[in-house]
Amino acid sequence: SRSNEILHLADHSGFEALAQEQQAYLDRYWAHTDVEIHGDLALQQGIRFNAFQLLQSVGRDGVTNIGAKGLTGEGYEGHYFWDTEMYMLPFFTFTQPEISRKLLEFRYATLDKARERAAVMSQKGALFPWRTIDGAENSAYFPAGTAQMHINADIAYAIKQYVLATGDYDFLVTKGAEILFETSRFWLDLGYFNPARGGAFCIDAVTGPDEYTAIVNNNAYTNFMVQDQLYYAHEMAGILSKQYPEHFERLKQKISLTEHETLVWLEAADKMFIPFDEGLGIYAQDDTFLSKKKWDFEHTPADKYPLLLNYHPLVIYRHQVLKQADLVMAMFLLGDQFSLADKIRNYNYYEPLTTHDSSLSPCIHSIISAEIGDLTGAYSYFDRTVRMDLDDINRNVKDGLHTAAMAGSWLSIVNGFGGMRLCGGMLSFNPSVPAQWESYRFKITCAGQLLDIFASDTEVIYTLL
Ligand code: IFM
Repeated sequence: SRSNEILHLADHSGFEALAQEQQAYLDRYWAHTDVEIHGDLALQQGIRFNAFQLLQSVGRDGVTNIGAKGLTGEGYEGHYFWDTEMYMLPFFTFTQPEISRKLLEFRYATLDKARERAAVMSQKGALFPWRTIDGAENSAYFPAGTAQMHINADIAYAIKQYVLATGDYDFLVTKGAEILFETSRFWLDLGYFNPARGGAFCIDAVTGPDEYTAIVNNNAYTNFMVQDQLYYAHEMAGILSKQYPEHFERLKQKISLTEHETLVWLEAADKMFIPFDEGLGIYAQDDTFLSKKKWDFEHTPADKYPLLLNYHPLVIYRHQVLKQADLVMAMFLLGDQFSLADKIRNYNYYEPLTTHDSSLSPCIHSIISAEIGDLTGAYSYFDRTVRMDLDDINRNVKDGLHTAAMAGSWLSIVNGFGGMRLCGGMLSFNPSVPAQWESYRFKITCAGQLLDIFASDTEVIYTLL
């Protein structure tokens, strides 16, 4: 019947009117989204192609989401992953915030299934599926699937960023808080105050973003992100109780939330265990990563990549080798918790061990390279991401587009070269221009204000549109 309605509408409006409507929609889209790269036509084409494909791919009704391959191929069977919250959602939050709200509403629409999933895993609260299309867990290989429980904290992080960028407390109060509280409840049940670590809060048997290391204790990325989530959940419980007391009371009743629980969130965040190696002066990716043998890159021929297609996972898991950014990703997302010296030391350790066999990885390395002042590295990682599908760089575009990498190329410009961060509610920029470009320009929507940012070698211009 929906098809009939649409046919009727098309018949009634006629081609001209529909074409105009479409034009107006896209004009508005580009007015909020366009990125200009002056001095490199191929990269300019790449970033515009990516922004267009992201719009083509994204669900906008609160019950559909955005697939790892968009709607363009059968790779990953149309499934949604953390790719949405960590890659696509920031692109939409800062360009088309109403689409971000719909993506987050999808998680709310599937919260009951996440509650069921936590119960299947013998835990309290809610655990969102690693890969899904309707809210049920569809992972086949649990070490690199269900074990990636960081997805709960990724969703919490996305809610926090969305609310900071938009001030949309209506979403937080009516939907976001319930997700936040139920997933925080999950963490408290999964982790524990470990006497063997002086009572620090530990999270065992999980997999971090790096899928070449599986089922470990205290993955640093996960613990950092959970810590951030628990502080936020505790803070939001306080804000809701003061500013939205009726909603808060209703929610407390609905999910049987006690004040004691919210206090334990704070205690767990304060006592979160983060593995650190004093000798190397770096964060350990997890409890055992640094004691493993390093992968022999020198004797690994180019045709053996991606490693996962050429070696048994157990061989890979025994080595210090990364598929994709892990601790480096945390240094981007929670940048204000790391000094510049920390970032340089950690990046220098993990970068040579990273294969980038996942298309989600180079853009994050591009961002951190730009931040630590390595513009050559930042440019080369960006170059590898922005035309990934146009040039079929990973030789698998027949399976569909790489939508996370597409959004990642936008992140590389805005958060990387543009240096944009939104920490503690404060929007900041730190632009730099790679030697290959004359200048660049991008648009950001924050707190309902449209900003235009232009950067060249000699000037940076911020315009409030
Ligand atoms: O979610 C990603 C994961 O991080 C790496 N493998 C592919 C997945 C889907 O894009």
